[in-house]
Amino acid sequence: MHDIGASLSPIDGPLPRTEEVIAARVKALESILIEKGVITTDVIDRVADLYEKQVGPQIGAKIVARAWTEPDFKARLVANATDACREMGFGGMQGEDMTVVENTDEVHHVIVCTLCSCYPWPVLGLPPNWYKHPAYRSRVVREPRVVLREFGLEIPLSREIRVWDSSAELRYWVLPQRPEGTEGLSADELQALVTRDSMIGVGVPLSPDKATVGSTS
Ligand SMILES: [Co+2]
Repeated sequence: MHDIGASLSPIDGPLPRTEEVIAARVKALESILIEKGVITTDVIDRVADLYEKQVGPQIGAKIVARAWTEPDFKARLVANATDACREMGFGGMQGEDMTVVENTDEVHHVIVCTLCSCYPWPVLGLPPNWYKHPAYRSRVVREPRVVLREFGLEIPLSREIRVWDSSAELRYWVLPQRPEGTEGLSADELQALVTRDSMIGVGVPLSPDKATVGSTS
């Protein structure tokens, strides 16, 4: 009799896997691909560099800060996020079709992918682990107010919460509200207030007194 469990290596532990286990698997896979000549270390280094330094929530933050300071740009962003981002030179894989939903005093938006982990990579980078977790994916739809509270975000009962289900065809992200007391700030200073979580809808931007310049997540 073939026992599936016995054929699994010790690193195939129960879910959720620890970061050490995941890192070990990635390293093993990387070695095999290099050994077989499928990829080179150079390619891996370039991809890692791309997602660590060039693609990340700082891109989305830059776009949000521009939308806060340029009403015409904001209108274009909300009308067609893919085109507005391309205008700034941002787009590509996992961001071919993006829609930006704008938070207001009346409605708070939050994004999810109920099926897997669809996410707008070119503007937000790679999704956080919790975004891929089944608990977030199911609960944020059923009880968004409770889930947001667990993230430390209390949405007034008077404000509607809308949950947007991203897919491979269409990826949503959030244009958060510009914080109070930021009238005098430049776009660069505003960018530092925009967190990744605020563009997912599970957080809000930093307030100017709490921000450290250069921090975007
Ligand atoms: Co998905």
